[in-house]
Parts: sequence; structure tokens; C-alpha cells
Amino acid sequence: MDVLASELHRVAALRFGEFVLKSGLVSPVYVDLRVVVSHPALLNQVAHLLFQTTKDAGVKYDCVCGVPYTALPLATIICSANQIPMLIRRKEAKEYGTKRIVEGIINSGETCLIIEDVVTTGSSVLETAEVLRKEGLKVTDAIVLLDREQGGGAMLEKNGIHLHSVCTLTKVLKILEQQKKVASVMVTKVEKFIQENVSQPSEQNGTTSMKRMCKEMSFGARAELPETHPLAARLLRLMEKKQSNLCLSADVTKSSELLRLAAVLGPSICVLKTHIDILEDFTLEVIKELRVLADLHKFLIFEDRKFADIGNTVKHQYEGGIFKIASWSDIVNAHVVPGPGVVKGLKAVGRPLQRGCLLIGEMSSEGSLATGEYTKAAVKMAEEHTDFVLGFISGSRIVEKPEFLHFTPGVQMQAGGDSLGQKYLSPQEVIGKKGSDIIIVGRGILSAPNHLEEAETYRKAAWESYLQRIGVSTQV
Ligand code: S5P
Repeated sequence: MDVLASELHRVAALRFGEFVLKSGLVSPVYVDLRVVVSHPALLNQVAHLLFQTTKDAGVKYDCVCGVPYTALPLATIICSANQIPMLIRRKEAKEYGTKRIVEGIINSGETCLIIEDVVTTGSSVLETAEVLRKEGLKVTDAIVLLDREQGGGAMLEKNGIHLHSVCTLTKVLKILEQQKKVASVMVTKVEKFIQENVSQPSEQNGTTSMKRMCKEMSFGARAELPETHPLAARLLRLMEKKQSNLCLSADVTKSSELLRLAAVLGPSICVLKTHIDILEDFTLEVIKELRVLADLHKFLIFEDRKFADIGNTVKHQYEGGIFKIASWSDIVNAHVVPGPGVVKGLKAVGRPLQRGCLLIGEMSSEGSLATGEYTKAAVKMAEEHTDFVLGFISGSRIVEKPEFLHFTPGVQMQAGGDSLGQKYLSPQEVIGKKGSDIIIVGRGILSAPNHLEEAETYRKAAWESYLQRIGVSTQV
């Protein structure tokens, strides 16, 4: 085991420092066993240890399946060396031909052993187990090289899978400490991180997703990430300062009402969203006053224009016309239906002005077509234009990258909807459970007798949900 630990350290499969994980957590340790394929002797050793551990534990199985992709070569070596039939799980079903999701001969009723490189929450192992079980196989055991001891074993056990591990992260740490390869302060830091970040199986039935890990990055910390768009960083800082992740949807038709809302609710909100084309008495003078209020009360302006045309057209719509949106609105949004040209067109105008854009990944309305592959395409488009796109309009967190902001409309204290297809969720649901960052509220506030009082109720509810999400107690 000592040799394995030092080898994993030598090839940088284990690294220590500060790493932002997919979940947004900052971890002092990073485990990346993908690099093992570049070191054949180590690859063989790891495969041998995995096989030996299951043998010592007396696990009985008929075939083996590796969790794609890192465990695939490990499963191959084990099966080849020990003459065991193997199965390959596809990540996506083929779109042509047989549409199989599992390759190899499946004998219904047989038991399949799952192989994995590292387990944190256990969700990848469970996902593979569910696929195999649907094909009629039994899954009772899984073997992993490194158990991070963050709740994966318990979650899998709940789902009828016994997890065996060659070693645990704490054991590897101790060995590296003895070998003087990792300083004792770092070992203590990692141990503390492991203890503080144990995930819990979901309350419903524990069969699908795990609850989000209990601690996430704060808005303030996300502002400092090098990948964060400068405008998003500004927004994240002012959110932290004002303790507000509330965006007011100021859907009013009179300029005087728009300015009154900005003046009265300005201190409570982080963003004021406009539909400038519904104002009956629009003038650029009104916009000038709105800008003054935005700078005074420190909120951003977001014109909800939902651009959806070819690049050349949206460029004109954004820059010119009577509204001259680019000249005053910090943020705009766009549908991804035209393809990347829409972002390129907007960027040509907005980037020199340090503006930012949100892409519409999901919509709150009944029957919205922005789901599944469409949502994924929106994420991809954002990832390809991070110099202009700072986040999404969506019902939930659609990408686990802390540099992106998620804005969610369709929010009211009581879940429900309107007569034209709008659907509402509560601030707690949207921020706490769906993992979004900012709630967008229109009629929830505008139809109340006291706008400020109501805005404060929404601000506090959304902020407390955020604090709970990042693991800060609100019981003070
Ligand atoms: O999917 C969406 C996207 C947006 S931007 N669903 C929405 O409702 N919106 C906007 O959010 C909508 O145009 C409106 O301005 C606001 C919601 O208003 P409310 O009165 O229903 O809160």
C-alpha cells in the first residue's frame, strides 16, 4: 500500500493545494486517476489490487463492468488477466443501429461487479448499477481504488450495493505524511475537509441523486475566481455587500412608476430587470434617471430583451433603434435558438462596453421547449463565450461551474401559476433546492400593497436560503 500511495503521488494522481470542484466546493485535495493510463506498470498494479481486494472479500460475480471512462481500462485488464467476461456501459445510447446502452453479452439474472477508480458521493457507481439492473443483471458489489469517505459507501449500501475499497483517502494521507511527502498541516486540512463534506443520501428514497454537498463557495469567493466575468464579479460583490440575491422584474408601463420602484426598492435588490418596450412614455431621459438610481443604490440594470435573431440583426437591435439598449443596460439576455451567431452579434456591441449576457437555458412557462438537449446546447454556447456570457436564465442550476450565475424567474411565495402558463416556485425551492443564485420576482412584489415590505420578504427568504446552502447558520 505504501508503494501505491507514493506512486499515485508521484504521477500527480493525488494533488494538494486549492482546487475548485465541479460542485463549486474548494477542496484542498484533488484526485485524478485518469493519468494512471500513462503509467503501464502502475495501471497493472492498480488492476491487480482491485481484483485481489474483491477476491479477499469473497465477492462472487459472473461479469465485470467499469464505470466509464477511467475504470474502463482497469476492467479490461482484470477481465483479460483473469478470463472474466466484461460488459461496457455506453455513456449515451447509440443513435443508430442497435441503440444498445450496454455492450457485450448480457445473461439476465447474472451478477455484475462494478469497478470504479474513485468514489465520493457514489452517484456514478449507482448510475451504472441502475443501467445494468434495467438490463436484468444483479448488482450487489462494487470495488473502488480510492474511497474519499464522503458518504458514497453509505449511499450505495442503502441501494443494495456493498462498496469495497483498496484504500481510503485518509489512509493514503497518513502514508504520505509518514513518507514526508505531504506536510502535517495539509493532512489536517484535508481530514477536516473530508469530515465537513460528507454528503447525505436524498430524503426521498436514496435511489437517484445525492443532496448537494453541504458547503459551497460563497458569492464573494466566486467573485474572485479568475474565470468569473468582470461584470459577474461586480454583481457577486454587490450581492454579498447588500445581502441580496433578489432581482426585481419591474414590469410596469409608466416611466414614473419605474423610477419610483427603482428609488424605493433600489437598496433591497441586486438587479432591476426591465421590459423597456412596454413603457408607454419611454424617453432616453427616463433611462438617464434610472442609471443614476442604479449607481446610487448599487444595482445592475438588466433589459429582458430576449434577443433571438441572426447576429447582424441583433447587433442593430441591441445598439440602435429608439431604445439604444447597449448604452444603458448592464445585462441583456438571448435565446440560443439562432445558434452562436446571436451571441457573436451581441458581443460585438456589448463587450467593448463591458456588458454581459445571460443565455436562456430553461423557461418558467408551461410547455417550454427549452429542455434537455436544448438546455445543454445553451450551456455549451455559454462555455464558448465566457468573455461575454456570464450566466443563464433557468429554473435550476444547469451547470456546475461557479463562475456562471443562474437567474430564475417564476418565483412567488406560494407555488402555483397564472392563467397564461407562468409557473411559480418559492424562493426557498429555487435557491435552496434547485441551486439557482438569483430570484427574479415581478408580480409577487408588484401586486402587494406595500412594495418595499414585500421586496424585503423576498430578499430575506432568498438570502437565508443561500446562507443555508453555503453552510452558514442563520440561527443568530
Ligand atoms: O422563463 C422565463 C424567463 C423570463 S426572463 N420566465 C419569465 O417569467 N421571465 C420574465 O420574468 C418575464 O418576462 C417577466 O418579466 C418575469 C416574471 O414576472 P412575474 O410577474 O411572473 O414574476
